[in-house]
Amino acid sequence: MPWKQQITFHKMESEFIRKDWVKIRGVPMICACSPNWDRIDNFQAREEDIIIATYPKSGTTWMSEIVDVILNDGDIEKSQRDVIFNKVPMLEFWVPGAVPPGSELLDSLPSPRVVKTHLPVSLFPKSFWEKNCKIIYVARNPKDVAVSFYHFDKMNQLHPEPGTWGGYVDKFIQGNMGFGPWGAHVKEFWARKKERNILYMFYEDMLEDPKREIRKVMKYLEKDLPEDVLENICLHTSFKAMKDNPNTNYTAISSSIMDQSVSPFMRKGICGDWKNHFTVSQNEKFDEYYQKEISGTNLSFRFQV
Ligand code: PPS
Repeated sequence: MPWKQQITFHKMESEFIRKDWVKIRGVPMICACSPNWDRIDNFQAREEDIIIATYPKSGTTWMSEIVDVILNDGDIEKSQRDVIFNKVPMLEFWVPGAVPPGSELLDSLPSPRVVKTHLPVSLFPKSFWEKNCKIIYVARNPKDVAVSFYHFDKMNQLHPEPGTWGGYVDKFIQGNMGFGPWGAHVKEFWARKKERNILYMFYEDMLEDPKREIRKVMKYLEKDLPEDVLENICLHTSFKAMKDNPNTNYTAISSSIMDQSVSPFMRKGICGDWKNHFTVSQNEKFDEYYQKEISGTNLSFRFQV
């Protein structure tokens, strides 16, 4: 691995701290990740690549660990070879001067590579489609996404300050969020599913019955692992296990980037925490927004499991 050590943040990178999103073709992007976008547009996918695409805070890390263990035939020891962000690099991530571009890290990995991305369809590198890569999309109900993103924005120094919760709900509804509006993201991949072999998963289904959902992922990856191995994968990727695992809980990232004393990366891992955040009027406004977003599609989300 080209870099495995604690990622530390030096003075020279402080120019990226708490900077506003920078628009890439209209999509708000993390400022540090925004330079030299050619590296994304020209990214060379390989046929064996497996893409984990999500709107932020929808279960990406969970799915990444599941896929990695499945590819290693359920061998937990092998899955402990490195931290999640090295095993499944985030394509668009980059902190110039501190963290090498995800695209570069991916170039150095052997196939089959597993690629994490939050990019919406409009910014997806075209080689993902050309090479017909396997794509696993994970979607989560937008109320819990908003709550999780809010706490993440508070602890992640590379994101702008989220401000008050009330203002944040408005920003979410307006689509003024990192990686763009939630609605367009989930709908565009849902629409692509008609013509592409995308595995479209829901965070709430994974919570409800992890074994059933991991089986779906295994099938998609053409892996047939025995029942006891599947059970082991469920245990290894449970919220508690991933929260306690230094390879998955992001404690390898310096607190000068992710301040887990503000909010842990593995925060609650439940469905319905939105009930502890939304006021009645925020909830009414949000329900109206949600209905508008999903109308005309056969997509639907569960707000409690
Ligand atoms: S990121 O930063 O966008 O890649 O975040 P992402 O991994 O997509 O989402 C983080 C949320 O997923 C929860 N999580 C889990 N929930 C259940 N089980 C497992 N194993 C698990 N792993 C991560 C994590 O706690 C974040 O949700 P919240 O609601 O903030 O707890």
